[in-house]
Amino acid sequence: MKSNRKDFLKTGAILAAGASLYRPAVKAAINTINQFTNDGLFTLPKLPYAYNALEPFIDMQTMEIHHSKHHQAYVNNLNTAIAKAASLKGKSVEELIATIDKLPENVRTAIRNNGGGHWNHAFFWQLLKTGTMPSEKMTNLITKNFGSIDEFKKQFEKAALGQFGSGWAWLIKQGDKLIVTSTPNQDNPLMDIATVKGNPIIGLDLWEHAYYLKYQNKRVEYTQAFWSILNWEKVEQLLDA
Ligand code: MN3
Repeated sequence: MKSNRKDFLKTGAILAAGASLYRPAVKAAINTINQFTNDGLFTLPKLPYAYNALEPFIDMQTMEIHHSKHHQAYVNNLNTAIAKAASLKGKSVEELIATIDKLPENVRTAIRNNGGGHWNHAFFWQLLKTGTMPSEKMTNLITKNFGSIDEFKKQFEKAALGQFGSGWAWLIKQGDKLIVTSTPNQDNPLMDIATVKGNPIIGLDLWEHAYYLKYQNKRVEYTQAFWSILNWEKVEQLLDA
């Protein structure tokens, strides 16, 4: 766990430099979300793999545009919003999106969309890796909650297909329970305004920009391909976080 400790120390140093000490349960496993420049601006996290690493399930061009253009735009727009509300500077994304209803009205929608967009994408990138399988512990837990891994996948795919328009499908942890849910746009289950709240341990981007070049309108095929690139090791880390 040496690298985790190093990352933790690094995060600690960043926090000591002025960011908030707020630590939601997911913090330990996803430490790329609250990285600030010296000026206190959010930064685009680097991908932990090459743009072509998820071929053939997600093509290189989609990954490159999705990360360097779409995610960058959420980060930029989030920074623009924070610049208009001095009291919010240095807060973590989790802190911002946990209190959408209390944010200054002039930046509320921008932070909901772009704070959510930044969090969701930084989370999503960490969840992707080819060639992993659920551990015995993970399999048992999913079986306990859904009956079987196949039944869980069916419910998750149903949530993904049932989300009208753009949004995300989620597996969240609510105490001891695992729940499948979905959110519109860039909302997520950490938000105070979410209908179903919890700590995400799996998330799937359902915006067409995530899959259109390769899958066009076939969200069902993209959703099924997700099982080939889901990093079960990371899911388990999130479970324990
Ligand atoms: Mn996206």
